Amino acid sequence: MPPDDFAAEVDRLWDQVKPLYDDLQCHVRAELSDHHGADVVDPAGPIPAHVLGNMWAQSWSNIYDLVAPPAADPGYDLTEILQSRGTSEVEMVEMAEGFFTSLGMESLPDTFWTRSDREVVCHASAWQLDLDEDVRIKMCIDINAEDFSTIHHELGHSYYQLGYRDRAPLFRDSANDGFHEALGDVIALSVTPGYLVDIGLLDEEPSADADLGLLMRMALDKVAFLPFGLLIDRWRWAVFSGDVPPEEYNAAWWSLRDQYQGVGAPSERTEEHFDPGAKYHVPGNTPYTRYFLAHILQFQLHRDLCEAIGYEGPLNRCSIYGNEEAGRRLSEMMAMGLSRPWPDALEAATGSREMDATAILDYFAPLAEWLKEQNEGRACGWS
Ligand code: X8Z
Ligand code: ZN
Repeated sequence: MPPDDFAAEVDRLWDQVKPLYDDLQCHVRAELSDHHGADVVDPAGPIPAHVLGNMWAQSWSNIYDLVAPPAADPGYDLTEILQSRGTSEVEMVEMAEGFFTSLGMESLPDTFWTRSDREVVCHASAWQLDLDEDVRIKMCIDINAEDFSTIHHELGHSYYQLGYRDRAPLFRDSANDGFHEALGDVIALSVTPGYLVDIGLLDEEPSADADLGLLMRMALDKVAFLPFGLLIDRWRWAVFSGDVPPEEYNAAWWSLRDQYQGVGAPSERTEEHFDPGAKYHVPGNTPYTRYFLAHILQFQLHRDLCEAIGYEGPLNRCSIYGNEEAGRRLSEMMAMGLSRPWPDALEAATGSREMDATAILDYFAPLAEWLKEQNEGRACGWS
């Protein structure tokens, strides 16, 4: 795809989800302004980055308690469950492996377990050391729900690598890099209360009343991430093209943060500072639009796989756990590697040849309605 078409495709997807993001930003800002005071969080401006519960303000699930819908408590906290059971790091990875094998995929090779254990740079990543079955993950695991999800993300990379290992070397990669980032997240979307009951981590499923809470928790992670996932490369492309000269690097960064996220700097920033450098992928030179695409693709894969296996309830309660038809579709997509144009891979799994952000809107529809009600009378947007 020519670069300009690629940028336009990303914009098209962003336009589909921006109204939902704007409603979430508006609600979160209002609640944070009530909590911290209007002198800290201006109810008409961008949200200062330091009150969103994450170093980069890229995912906001840590402030769930401050913005949660009342009377929609999911009734369980996966972090508490894992910690109170004394679950170990290795057990968390074994549980995640169990999800993949339930789909008919192979067990991880012995070398995965014996060679993954050493002190490393903590930003999580997954590696295929020999372009064959020596796959390993590099991660410093904390016993909490966020890392449980990241483990599934990383194993998604490992299973993709195993899936295409018989292809010619040039084709041993995902259909496009969004697919590599999406695969494990598709599995993590199936870590539903019902699944937690199935594997014995939860005694019973919360009632349907809990759905708004579950959706909010997920939206604070996935919907909040979207503009962040988009803006990193907007900044990088402008730097590489020379449109943004070095003396404007930091100002351009905060201008994009404002424009896309409605997030602002907590204190005055100047060109003495280099805030983009605090994001691993910038000095690490890892392309970032892949994560934006992955956030779109994972909901599309989730929705379409759920539909393909005959599921009919709310999307946030659908789990493909133990479903070999879903596993077969994902395995077919992964086995293609990079040997076919990415629409072919998407078609193998979903039946569709286009990326489509309406799956996010479908997934979050009940929350979107609730946000609209909350925001009535509030002036949304920021200046
Ligand atoms: O870097 C990652 C993965 C490794 S590929 C842990 N992610 C992005 C980030 O942390 O900034 C996953 C979500 C976005
Ligand atoms: Zn990844």
